[in-house]
Amino acid sequence: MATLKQTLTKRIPVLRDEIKNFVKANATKVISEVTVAQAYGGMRGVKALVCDTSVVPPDQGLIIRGKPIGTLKGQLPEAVFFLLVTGESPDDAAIEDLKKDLKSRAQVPAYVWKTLEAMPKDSHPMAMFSLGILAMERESVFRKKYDEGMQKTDFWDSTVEDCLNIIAKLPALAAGIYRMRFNKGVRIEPDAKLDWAGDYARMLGIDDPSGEFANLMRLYMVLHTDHEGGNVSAHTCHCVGSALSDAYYAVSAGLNGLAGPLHGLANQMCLRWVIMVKDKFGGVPSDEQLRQFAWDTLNSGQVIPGYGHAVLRVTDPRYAAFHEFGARVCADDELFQIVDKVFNIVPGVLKEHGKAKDPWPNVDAASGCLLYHFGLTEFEYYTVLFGVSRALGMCSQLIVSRALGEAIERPKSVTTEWVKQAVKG
Ligand code: NMX
Ligand code: MLT
Repeated sequence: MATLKQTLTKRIPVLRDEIKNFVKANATKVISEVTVAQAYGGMRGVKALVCDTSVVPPDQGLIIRGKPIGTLKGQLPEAVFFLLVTGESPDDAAIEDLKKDLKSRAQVPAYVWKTLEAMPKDSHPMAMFSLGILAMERESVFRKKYDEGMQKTDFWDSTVEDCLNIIAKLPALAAGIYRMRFNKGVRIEPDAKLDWAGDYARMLGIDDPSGEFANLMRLYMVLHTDHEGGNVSAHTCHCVGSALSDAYYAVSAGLNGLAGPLHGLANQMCLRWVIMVKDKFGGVPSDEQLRQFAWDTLNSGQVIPGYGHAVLRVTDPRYAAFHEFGARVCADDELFQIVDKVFNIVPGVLKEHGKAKDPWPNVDAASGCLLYHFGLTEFEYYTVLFGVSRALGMCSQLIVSRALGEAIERPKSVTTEWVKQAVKG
């Protein structure tokens, strides 16, 4: 067995040398160009970031360290985190070691609860979650060691410490926020015997006699971990981290980006849309009713949440994994049936509408109806679940970035006047 840190200790010097030499040998080679449309259009497709944890080919979807996400869906999030950070699949002993390590760090400091309790009762759970992590910044090992004069080559080690401390606390923090925000009673303490996601499911306090809710949480926590480096949450975390702000600052910042309706909040918006359909038609609508409802949404200037993607051009394999889970555990649930029907109708509507480059469902289109099925009905909370999982990816990217000693991000911005002149020239 090699533990997470032992694996990194071996790999990092090799990786550092490899990248250093590669960049030196190829420094002036061009890998991307920028058009005017891209400069004004969210830099879509500009290849100016490097991220080795995962990649999203438009015609395949998420691949983590060479493994398509569909092949990882039976794994524990702890194992996927190990894979993301190191590029190696852990053996059983290494997973057990990581699970034990995370458990030893799982207690959320009391001052965090006091901070969250001081927030207005109607605060969004994402604001509470992000603030909860930020409040713990005083615990940062990286910042302490940096202040003491740590060497650049040692940055990764204290970043691993910070990331493990954050990740370990997320289930208790996020579950505590759920119970506090939605008046579910006292907090449920972590159980050292359970796996990370299974314990999160238990601490939420959802009744789970079949154990399928815990299975859903394990799947949920695997599917949302990472989606290469350019999505808003990962890129924000990377950008903030590149200033050597510690992981508490960087992960909290990334989550603030995830809280936007075009990004992670779409899972909340999506279930709201599906419930609107159910309420309006008193159950599963006919194809024609649903088609009209989709058109009404588009004609009122809104997007259809859960559909479209900046990179993907096929059905998101993460959607497919959720759909497969739903077909197994709740095929007769009306909300699942509506989600299923939306998949049959909406891509055609979006194609006819002619704007969205990708008319297919993304990860957010099916997750909500499964959570709802198990009684997690407060959909304002759904993005927190996404965030707990995405923290694994953000932390992995941050550790790799520190290991490689990456530079502070500072792309050049130009004025519209400059662009006009450049186009003329
Ligand atoms: N419904 C209606 N219009 C859409 C949709 C949609 N689902 N998707 C894209 N469009 C529009 C988009 O608003 C844009 O319109 P305009 O030219 O008027 O600005 C046009 O189609 C071209 O957009 P694209 O280039 O296809 O998409 P872009 O890369 O800009 O944005 C999303 C990607 C994901 C932000 C966009 O597809 C969207 O808003 N989807 C709905 C929200 C959603 O599901 N977000 C979750 C993404 C996944 N995640 O978890 O983060
Ligand atoms: C994600 O998982 O981050 C989303 O699918 C958005 C993206 O990749 O741009």
